[in-house]
Amino acid sequence: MTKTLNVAMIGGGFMGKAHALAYAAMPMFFWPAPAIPVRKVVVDINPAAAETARQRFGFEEASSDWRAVIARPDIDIVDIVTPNDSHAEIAIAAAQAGKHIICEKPLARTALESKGMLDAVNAAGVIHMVAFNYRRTPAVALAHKFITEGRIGKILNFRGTYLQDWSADPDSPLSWRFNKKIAGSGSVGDIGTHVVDLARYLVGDISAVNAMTHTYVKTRPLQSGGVDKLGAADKNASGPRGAVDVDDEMLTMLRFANGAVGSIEATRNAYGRNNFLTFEIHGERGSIVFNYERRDELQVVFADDPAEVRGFRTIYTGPAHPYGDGLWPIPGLGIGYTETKIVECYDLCKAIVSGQQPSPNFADGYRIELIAEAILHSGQTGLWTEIPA
Ligand code: SOE
Repeated sequence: MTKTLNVAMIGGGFMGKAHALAYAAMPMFFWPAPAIPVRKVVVDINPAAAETARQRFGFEEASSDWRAVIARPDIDIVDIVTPNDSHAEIAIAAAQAGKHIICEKPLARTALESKGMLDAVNAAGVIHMVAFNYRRTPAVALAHKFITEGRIGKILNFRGTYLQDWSADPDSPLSWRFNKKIAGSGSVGDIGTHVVDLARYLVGDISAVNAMTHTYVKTRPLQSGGVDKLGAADKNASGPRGAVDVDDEMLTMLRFANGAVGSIEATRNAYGRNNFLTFEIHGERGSIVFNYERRDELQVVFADDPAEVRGFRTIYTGPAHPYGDGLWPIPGLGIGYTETKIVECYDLCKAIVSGQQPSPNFADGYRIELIAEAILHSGQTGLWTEIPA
């Protein structure tokens, strides 16, 4: 009999949908599954929202009391998909209750909060994961494989972007993502950290940054109904407005510990860019290019390709590539956001069953918060800022 793992999911919004889909689908893709996740309880502080999430996301029970749920002996995994301001409190309580934890990104609002979470999971000896899901795109994992096999040689340069346009309209609603008290930061924490995760995964750790940050849209219309509205839908341009106190845009240079250099740009105000999460990596023996908007594809060029055909080739990921034995049997059938979450769930369950910490875990999440803070600090001072060891 395959082991089962009971999941308590705290939060029932957009990310709750993605995680619930992954719990249901993971054993359908990866069989034999390392364990079967059971959608046991979904929690929302609003009881009606919790009940809606239960019905919609296929959980057995609904609750509005996360503390009571975390204390239950039948819960194995606590899944935190709430806004950033509650990650630390819930994760620390879950660790103290001996639960394995997956927490949405960024790990917390600040490095200090993240350190408290890391200390708690270390003290409890539980498995922990932070949900930077994009490294679970097969094409990204393939890039990692090529790099670790030395196929493009020593890495010289990493250029990453994360460009979206859901907040480009200055009258789009004031999501919690524009509120420092809840989010911690803006483009840096919300999307820049995804690229920082990829840069660390693919190239290595970052030792210093020199950044610019900017807030273009200083106020936005208040949103109604407590729902996290991303974008211009339901906008209420003539209604009352609230202040944006986080960065809209970041641009940073990077120095990697291994001597490589790089850059990251992130904004949610780039009309025409939807989920333009890209990287271009140059090594001494080749280059690799990825664009999440074409996420089935990886472009590569190798220095030892014959000169007359040397140029970027496009690899469509499929069964021959990372996670290919579990996903779809033919390249080009399509990898999506859900698949990245299914793979994430698979790696989490494998980690719990094997007792080996997955990556990225809370140690990575803390390190990424230190880098995010250095970007924000450099954005204010204009100075190169070292990341504390
Ligand atoms: C909004 O920018 C957002 O939902 C991010 O918060 C997610 O991390 C990203 O995956 C998609 O865009």
